[in-house]
Amino acid sequence: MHTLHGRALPVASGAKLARPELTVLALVGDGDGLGIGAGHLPHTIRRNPDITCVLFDNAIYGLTKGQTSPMTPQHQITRSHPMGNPDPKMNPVLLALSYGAGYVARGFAGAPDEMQRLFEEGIRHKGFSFIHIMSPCVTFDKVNYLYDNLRSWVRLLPAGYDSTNLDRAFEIARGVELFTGLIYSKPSLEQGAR
Ligand SMILES: Cc1ncc(C[n+]2csc(CCOP(=O)(O)OP(=O)(O)O)c2C)c(N)n1
Ligand SMILES: [Mg+2]
Repeated sequence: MHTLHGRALPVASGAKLARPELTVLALVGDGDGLGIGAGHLPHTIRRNPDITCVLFDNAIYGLTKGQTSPMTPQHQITRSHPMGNPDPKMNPVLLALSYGAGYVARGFAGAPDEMQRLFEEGIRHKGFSFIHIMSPCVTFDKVNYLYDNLRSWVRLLPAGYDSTNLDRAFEIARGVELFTGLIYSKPSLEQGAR
């Protein structure tokens, strides 16, 4: 279902309420989910519906031709900021963890097998799941999220990483390294709990 820009989460919540037997995913952009629709993320997380939100972050407003988004790095030159973006970017993984999401993961569009695994796990998770996908905009971003850049920036989570440890998940989310994989998953006994 294509719905209003920035309103995917309320529509997905409504779909899940009306048809609980459906598997519901909300696919959002970085401008969509973290800009115009940002207010819906914390409230959807605390209501904890059994839906999976995938945030395709290309660090730019792509469809409208290259304006600064909430994920554009500070000082980057864009069509809307020819002198450079004055504002720091957001941290979607930290945001989702802070509001209590029970499944939080990060992937990279250049690693489709890992993405598939994260989507499957997110769908299986009972309750709200949030997946941040770093995804190049090959048309309007020639400096930041290039495939080669992202490939050299991302890191797999360290061996033995315990995704049920919330404190460790916060450390990963706040660190400078761009770790991909399952960053946090609420222990199964608590799954679905608010
Ligand atoms: C209510 C509303 N406001 C503004 C727009 C114009 N608009 C369309 S796409 C977009 C930004 C898209 O950026 P993002 O969500 O990052 O998606 P991308 O195109 O980069 O994948 C905007 C502002 C719109 N379609 N509807
Ligand atoms: Mg975008």
